[in-house]
Amino acid sequence: MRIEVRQDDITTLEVGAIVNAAKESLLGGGGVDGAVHRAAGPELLEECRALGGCPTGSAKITAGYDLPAEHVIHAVGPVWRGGGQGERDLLAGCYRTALALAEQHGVTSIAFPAISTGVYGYPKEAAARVALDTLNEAPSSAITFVIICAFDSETADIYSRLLG
Ligand code: AR6
Repeated sequence: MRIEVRQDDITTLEVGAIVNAAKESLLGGGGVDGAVHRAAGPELLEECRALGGCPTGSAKITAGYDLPAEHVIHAVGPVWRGGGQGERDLLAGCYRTALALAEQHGVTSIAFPAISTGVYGYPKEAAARVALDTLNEAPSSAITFVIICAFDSETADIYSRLLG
């Protein structure tokens, strides 16, 4: 599994699946969630409504509609509450579940945003370490290409440094 960092808008990526940093209702919001719903079009919200939400630390998959990506995997990251509320395991759960869903749907390339590091306040470097550790510990699968899609240069720099 090759992991590459890119500074980009995740909604433009032509991959098997992009991951969305969603909220438990899965009914859309700001940040990357808003961008994904705008770019995918109203059918995405319709499919999300039928999913009945998703618990924090897990993820659900939908079609990509008007996006270049075939699927959207909606992962619900934890709100940062200081680190003593299981945030690390919940964030790792997002990455693990997203990979498993991708694999089940025959996806071979996937792009992740920096889940929880915007509105949800998870410290950027700590979140990047959780993301990379979880990706590296994942059982080998049919997924051959992972893009870490950073929106801001600070996040891109952190990932580039951690990846060496
Ligand atoms: N492409 C890639 N990354 C992006 C994009 C984009 N188009 N837009 C923002 N980011 P956030 P969270 C980055 O706040 O912290 C929503 O309202 C952003 O710079 O989107 O998990 C949901 O509905 C940051 O690095 O997600 C939830 O209520 C990262 O994506 C809540 O926000 C995550 O920031 C989830 O909060």
